[in-house]
Amino acid sequence: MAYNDLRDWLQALERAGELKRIKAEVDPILEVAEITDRVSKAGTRHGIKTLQPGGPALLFENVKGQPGARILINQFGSEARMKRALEVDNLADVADRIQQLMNVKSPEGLLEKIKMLPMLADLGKFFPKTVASGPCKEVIKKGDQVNLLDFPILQCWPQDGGRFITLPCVITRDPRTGKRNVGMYRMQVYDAKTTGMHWQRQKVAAEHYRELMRRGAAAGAENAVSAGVDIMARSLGGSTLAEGSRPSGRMDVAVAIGTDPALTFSAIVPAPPDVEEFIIAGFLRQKPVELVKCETVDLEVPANAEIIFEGYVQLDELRPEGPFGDHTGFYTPVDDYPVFHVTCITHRKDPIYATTIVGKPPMEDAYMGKAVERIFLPLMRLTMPEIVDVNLPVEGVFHNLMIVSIKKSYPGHARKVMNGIWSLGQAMFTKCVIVVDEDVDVQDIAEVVLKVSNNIDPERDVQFMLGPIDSLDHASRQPNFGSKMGIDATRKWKTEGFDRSWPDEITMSGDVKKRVDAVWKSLGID
Ligand SMILES: Cc1cc2nc3c(=O)[nH]c(=O)nc-3n(C[C@H](O)[C@H](O)[C@H](O)COP(=O)(O)O)c2cc1C
Ligand SMILES: [Mn+2]
Repeated sequence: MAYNDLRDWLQALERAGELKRIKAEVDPILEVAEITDRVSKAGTRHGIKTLQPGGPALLFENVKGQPGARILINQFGSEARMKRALEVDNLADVADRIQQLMNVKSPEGLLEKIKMLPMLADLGKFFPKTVASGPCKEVIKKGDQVNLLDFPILQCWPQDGGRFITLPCVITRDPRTGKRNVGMYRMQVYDAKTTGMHWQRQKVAAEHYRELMRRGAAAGAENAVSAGVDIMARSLGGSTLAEGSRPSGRMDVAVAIGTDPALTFSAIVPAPPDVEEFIIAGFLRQKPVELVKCETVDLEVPANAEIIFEGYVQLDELRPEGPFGDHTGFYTPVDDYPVFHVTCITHRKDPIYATTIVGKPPMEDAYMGKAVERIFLPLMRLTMPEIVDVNLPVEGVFHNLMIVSIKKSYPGHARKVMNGIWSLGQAMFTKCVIVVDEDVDVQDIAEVVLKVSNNIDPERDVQFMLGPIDSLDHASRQPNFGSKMGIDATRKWKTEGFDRSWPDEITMSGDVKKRVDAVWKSLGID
């Protein structure tokens, strides 16, 4: 049964012994982060030995300087909790459900049509429905009452530029199609009514923003096209635009904090731009997401949310954002990003503020990322059926390293797969792609290191490529642009110009193994 809301989910966590309530007073400035970091590192070399890997979810009930406030953190921070959030025994179950949907073939005859009916009925559950009101409207604050500082927003790391909202579901509308997007983009709190809006330029909300800019430029400026391009360049930290020719106007934005877990998770999935995350959440929870209309902007928000911020991004306004201790383990430096102006806050009575911290892995986002890896495998296979398995090691922070095994069928196949990955949605950011044959277990890093380092002639097998780079990368020649590397560690073929013979791998013969099995105990070794 789907979780109705965050509280329903918290009850489930508590029943399962996966929630720890903290009654001692804790400061949202740095202290929550330090405690959570220690808990997240449980089960690792340096972590707490008495806790399971990732530790429990934490509910801070006594927040310094904020009487009555509660902070939830680490709700997704273990493999077990991630599975519980999506209500599956195995993350591959979600992938299987996607696979079933994609495997649909045209029914032949009445019987096959009838067999499809339950699945078609299931489809109906995915679509969001708009309801008249919901708990997120229990308290409504507009005008002077709007105060972001009412919420226990964290400062995560010492050199952070301030407090950051780190687990927001940011809702925008595509001006072309009317479809809604939900993306998780952090928000730096500037004051009681304004925040940064850190949608990176390649993300969906950034494209909605650019489209509104293009329209504004087309309507306002004499040389519409070049003005539009110039504004976009500036908005992306590039060239400056002549004063007076920027399009003015507003983009409606709403932010939901503290929803049922499937919806919050859907905000991070790298869905194709035209697929509404509300539908993905409906698919994941097998129950429609209920939406209510905003008070001050033309958007709908999840009715079950703890907290909603409504407002707008002014198209002609950018402001320095950061620094921020990021999930790379380094601080991301200051850069210009749009500014979010809050026009209305609605929330439940006694709202629970849901948040996370990122930093040196593993942290909560590691488990979210691993879930994405599992769920997206069938979708990768849709365009690249040769892919057998994929591993994005947590220390590769998801955009730095992807190891992929393939069923190699023709010369140059590994390079085709690299190019496919660099062209596939957010996988475009992958700095290093390692391609191995299907007999290599990509989840076994020891086997990967053995096979990859044995199998390559570096000069021949490394492929460099230029392209877009994740905004968080601090090593690329320029922000957002740089090189990627692919390593073809597959067995090389004659048809790829490899004239030597490829050696066999060492394995003991079966009959010897059996003989040794039979006498093993008598050897007295263990
Ligand atoms: C905790 C967390 C924080 C994130 N912060 C940002 C961020 O500040 N900016 C950003 O562009 N992406 C951020 N992401 C990644 C996006 O949420 C992710 O790329 C998502 O797919 C974007 O949605 P979209 O494809 O609809 O744009 C974050 C992810 C997580 C898990
Ligand atoms: Mn999206």
